[in-house]
Amino acid sequence: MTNELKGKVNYSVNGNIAILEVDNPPVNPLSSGVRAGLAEFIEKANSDDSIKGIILTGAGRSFIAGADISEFGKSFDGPDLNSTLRDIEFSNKPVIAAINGTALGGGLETALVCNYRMGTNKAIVGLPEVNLGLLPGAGGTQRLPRLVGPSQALKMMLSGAPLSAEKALTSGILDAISGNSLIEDAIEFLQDKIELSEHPKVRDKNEKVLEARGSENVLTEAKALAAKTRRGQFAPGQIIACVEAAINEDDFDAGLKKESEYFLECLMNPQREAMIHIFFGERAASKISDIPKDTPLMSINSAGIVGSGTMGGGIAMNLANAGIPVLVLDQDEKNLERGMGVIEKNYQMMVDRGRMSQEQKEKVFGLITPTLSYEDLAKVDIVVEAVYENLELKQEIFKTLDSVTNNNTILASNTSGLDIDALASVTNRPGKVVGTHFFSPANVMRLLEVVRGKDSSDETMATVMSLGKKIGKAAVVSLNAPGFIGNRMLAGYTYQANMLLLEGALPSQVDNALESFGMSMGPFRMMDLVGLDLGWRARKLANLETPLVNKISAELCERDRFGQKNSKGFYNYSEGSRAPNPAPENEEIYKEVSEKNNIQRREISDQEIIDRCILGLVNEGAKILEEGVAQRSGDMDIVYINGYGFPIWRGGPMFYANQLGLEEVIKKMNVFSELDKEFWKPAPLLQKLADQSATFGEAPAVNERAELLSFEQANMGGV
Ligand code: 3H9
Repeated sequence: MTNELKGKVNYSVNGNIAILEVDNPPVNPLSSGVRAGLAEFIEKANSDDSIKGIILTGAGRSFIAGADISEFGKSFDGPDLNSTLRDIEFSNKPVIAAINGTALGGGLETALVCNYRMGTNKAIVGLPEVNLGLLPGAGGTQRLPRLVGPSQALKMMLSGAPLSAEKALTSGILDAISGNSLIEDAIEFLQDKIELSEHPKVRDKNEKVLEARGSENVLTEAKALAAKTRRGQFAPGQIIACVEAAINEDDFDAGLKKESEYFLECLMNPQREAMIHIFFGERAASKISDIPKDTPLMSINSAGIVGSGTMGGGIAMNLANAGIPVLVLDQDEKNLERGMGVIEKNYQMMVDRGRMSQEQKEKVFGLITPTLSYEDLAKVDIVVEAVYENLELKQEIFKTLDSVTNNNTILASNTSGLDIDALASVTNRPGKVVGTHFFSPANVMRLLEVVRGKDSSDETMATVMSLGKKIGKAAVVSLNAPGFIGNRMLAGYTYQANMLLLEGALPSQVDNALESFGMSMGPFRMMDLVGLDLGWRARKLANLETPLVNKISAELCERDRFGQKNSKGFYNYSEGSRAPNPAPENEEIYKEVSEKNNIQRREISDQEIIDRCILGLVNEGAKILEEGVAQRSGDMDIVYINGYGFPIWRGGPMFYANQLGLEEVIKKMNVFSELDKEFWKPAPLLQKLADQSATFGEAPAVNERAELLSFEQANMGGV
């Protein structure tokens, strides 16, 4: 093997058993050196007469995390995966996969070419390729249906969700779970089988696929599932086509051939590149460029939440789900009781939907303890304050928390836009103060903006980022600046949506155009959901004039149309339903307001809607990047995909702009600047990168903190 190959396989012998251990830290992907090592050592074990059986296992915490994702779209060294797996499948000695941890994607596919599979109780198996815009291309679409049946296999491949060892055993993926030492148990297992004249191969198990032949049910159900959960994505249809081949092809290798063809189509599809950008982008976002990797982390073994409303409850669930005991504090007993009731109801819903057992529910719910007293928070490692957005109130709470908790306790505020430094300033521990902007519902949405105040210490930041990962969030760092990352970008997007409405588009046209682009919810449906009256009331209270952009929503409010909360806004809603129905009565209002403001309404194309709204995001994103509010452009993609319903298969707004070409972005903006010079002035960074035919990924790093807009100066626009 040459040195350039990545990863290796260790070979050892225990009696008459050869042990092949994949060694490619940290998670053992099937990189070039691993494939080469597997091919070499399978051959070695097969040609050694003293060897009677082979164990395949992984070093460290992973079995094999799949193909090496960084190789996709590039030329690669070493043997290809399918030929390596063929060597294993046709080994003349029995092979057992001893699954010591995660066996994902190509990792599970490797296990499926072995004759037997044994896992520890920590083993996790799954085929998550769909999350990368791919399909299991190393036989998974043909072998998994043969083991677990096409229906379950499709569910696994379309969701990408892994199974625990226990579930893998009951569904037939594992033959056994090891009670103590995996390798010893695997040896014992193999010794029992050595004398058999033949060893099972998954490719020969046709019963389950034949059962499904002739009925369309399984495929129809899968198509419905894909349409519901993976709108706009290319890979799911390809996965279903592969399983169709598994069901209908008499020859296993013909099915494999189809799988390879469909895999290649996924590989060449731009969605694959976008989704892999997100995979690596999420991991990059978890790192803070100017904080050393080895910064010591505080252990977070207990937490407190102040506020038992929707946000507080959701955050408490996140922490408890990760095994962290949480105290939920509210000063109002009734609120607290109601909040705990909502948490329990949410968990019960998960039990009812089969996402959690009753026993698991009792365990996690048991980790959440209500309290009325601040004194109870004295010893927790972190407190997340989650009361409503009012700076004075939050400052009062921070003062109290500062006095009752250990000096070491991290004090976090769940805020969508308040000044973290203003909160830190009322405490004696500004280094321990940080913003944690969760998105609603916090127990569901993956995004977490971690807001870095001017004094937030390295230790605090690193600890909160690591906690974010532990509770399953996509955590992104934002400097403490108005709107942080997400809401600041959103302001440009909703601004354009509102202007399009004034210029002649209807809410349904704008929403439909953006939803067909892939956004999970159009801006007017979103504004109806949030409530049109928030900005309107705030302006009234402060005696402020309504800016042009908000004139239509203000007029709707004047006519008592506040959105979903009173069943009428941009759309009409029937009692108890969130489904938007057209509101033709509004059309006169739109015309009147446009006319009153001397705006000539005109036909607007769907393409213009998409370009103006999405490029509105991109230009603001470029400013955010230039100011250093976001560390890298990929972070903004992570924010938009996980918090704002941007389609993952487009890779986020900044990646989308890169794909479009920044010169093209500027060209489009120049056309729009005839409508609004100020808004469409390209951010200097965008202009500079476009001039160099570069991408946002090539933007120079911001080494110094920029002079940021103050919270007082900011006008975030919005509804
Ligand atoms: C596939 O298998 C296709 C085949 O069907 C067909 C082929 C023909 N490759 O996530 P972490 C890196 S597609 C390369 O922070 P964790 C990751 O970037 C693959 N690198 O750890 C990170 O690097 P860095 C299907 C990989 O403990 C480091 O490892 N498989 C790969 O939180 C640690 O990762 C998947 O989709 C990889 N496959 O979670 C599984 N995996 O430190 C993808 C990870 O420089 N992997 N890295 O930032 C995962 O889901 C998680 O990594 C795992 C561990 C659950 C395994």
